[in-house]
Amino acid sequence: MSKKVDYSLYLVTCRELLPPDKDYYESLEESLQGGVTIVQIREKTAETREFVEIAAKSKVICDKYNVPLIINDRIDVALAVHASGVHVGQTDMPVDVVKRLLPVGSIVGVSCNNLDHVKTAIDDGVDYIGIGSVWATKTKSLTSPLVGVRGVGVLLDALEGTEIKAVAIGGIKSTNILRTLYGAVSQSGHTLDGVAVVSDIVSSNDPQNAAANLSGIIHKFKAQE
Ligand code: TZP
Ligand code: MG
Repeated sequence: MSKKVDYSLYLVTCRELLPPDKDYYESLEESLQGGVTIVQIREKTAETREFVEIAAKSKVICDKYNVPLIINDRIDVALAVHASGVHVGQTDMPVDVVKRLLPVGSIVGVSCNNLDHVKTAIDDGVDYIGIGSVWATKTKSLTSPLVGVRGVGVLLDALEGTEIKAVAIGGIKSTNILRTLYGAVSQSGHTLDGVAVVSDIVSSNDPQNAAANLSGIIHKFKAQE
């Protein structure tokens, strides 16, 4: 059964990208006020204790906005803070193990950049896939070629007939989000459920405005579909 989750504007955090003097939680809350619909805590440099603290505080803020909180990689941290789910990469804990460990009804997402990844994700019964990197990005050092918008469309084809949702990630900004949404279409016309964004929101001094700008574009796109 698919869970009712709004993937349209998926914020992925990265504290290193915050502007100088911008508070982590203030930035998160402003992003939520701007229309972020789901949040993933992805803090690669945080030690476990710090990660738990960040996740717990972020959970309180997300709850205020009724927005699901997803934890990157760390099932233990997700359990510790009663997060809504976990996002794993291709070399992280396998999805069947993740599903066994998390409470029933948790959201499980996996990163995919090729058809084999998508086929496995379907077999594993994930809730959503993150497809990327679509565009060039400085936020993550990439180990695979860029997927590109047409590539996203090909992976969306593979999801036809499933209930699995899809978001695109990587280099998505207000300047290319429309190209991303219009370009990433399956042969039968299915489009992305949302876009995941790090730097365009996190590195802004006004994350509320950055998120609202992206959210406005996404909603206009969805309204004309
Ligand atoms: N996975 C693929 S690209 C990426 C992740 C986590 C980083 C995307 O960051 P940005 O700043 O939105 O390009
Ligand atoms: Mg990972």
